[in-house]
Amino acid sequence: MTTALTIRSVEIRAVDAPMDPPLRNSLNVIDRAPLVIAEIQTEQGPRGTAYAFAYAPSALGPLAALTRNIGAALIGRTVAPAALWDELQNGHRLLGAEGLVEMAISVLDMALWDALAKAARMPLARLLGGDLTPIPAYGSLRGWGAAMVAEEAGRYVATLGVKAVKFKLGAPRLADDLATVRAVREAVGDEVEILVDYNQGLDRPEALRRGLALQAEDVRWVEEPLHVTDDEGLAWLSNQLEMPVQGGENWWGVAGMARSLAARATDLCMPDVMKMGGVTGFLRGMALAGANRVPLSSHIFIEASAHLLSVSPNRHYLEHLDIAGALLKEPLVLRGGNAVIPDRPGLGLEWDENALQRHAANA
Ligand code: SMN
Ligand code: MG
Repeated sequence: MTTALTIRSVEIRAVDAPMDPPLRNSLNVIDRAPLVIAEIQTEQGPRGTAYAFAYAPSALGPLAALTRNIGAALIGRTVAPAALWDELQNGHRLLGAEGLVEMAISVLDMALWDALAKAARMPLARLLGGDLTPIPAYGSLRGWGAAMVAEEAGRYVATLGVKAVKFKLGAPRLADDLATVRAVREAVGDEVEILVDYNQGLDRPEALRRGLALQAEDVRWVEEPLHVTDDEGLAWLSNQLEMPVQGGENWWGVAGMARSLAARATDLCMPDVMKMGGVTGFLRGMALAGANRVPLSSHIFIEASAHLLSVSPNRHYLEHLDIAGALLKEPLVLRGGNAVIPDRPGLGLEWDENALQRHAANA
């Protein structure tokens, strides 16, 4: 088929489902999953869809409105996501293509790629030149504290076969963080990798103190120990520790990622497809990670990330944390600890209309 696709309509819906179970970390509890869903109908038939995670219910309305307004400007245009991406990024240069703007561009970009892959009747991974080899995943736990996290870790390994688990740390006392790590080790045995996440909760001296203690427990990465903007501190910390420093979920766009990599702020990276600028932005970031030889994992958005990691030159792990699964007819499946890329056209997202209606939000 040589015909280009033309955008007929862009529909934006908002849903506010419970986050079940809630996600806890050192700073807050996320108990809602406010999502913006974009649906792009083409004149030729294929219909692309994707979702963004607004994080806070207070941001759901503004993100939906922004996505709707940016999307309206695409009507009548050709589905050419990389070309439209440059145009949208440049078009928001003065406002700043970060925050809600980048999130809106990302969800539209993902829906455009979905439409393109559907028109080609291929899973996105295949359209990008990859295959459907399952992607190694780690279980990203939701709980907090030794007892809860150890139970969840044991269950994840037993039911989904993951070879690594990640959980949140940042108790007031280091001893409690160590107790959590030891309880998880007890629950999962010696063969499963342990990864930990501070969600930017430490200062430099405390990050070094905890980092040294954690590496003695064979923790395989420490994620976001310091504030995301403290590239200098992160580079210093990574020099002090043998244990790799992980980060990237809060980088805004390819430029944000490029700055942190240039500062050597991280040993491993895990950009977020919604904060990077969708499929187009993530692909560009992936090339940066490859050239810098920084192993690349993903952050949430398991469906799009599985396709993208299939073409990463230095893929590490897919983070398995399923946020939209309860709204999908066929949530992404893990088999033997690997994410199965669905052999369906596009991203493979099919919304469960009943679930969407049940959780519809007025936005
Ligand atoms: C995280 C951040 C935001 C939403 C979900 C999870 C966390 C992670 O930092 O690494 O998964
Ligand atoms: Mg994290």
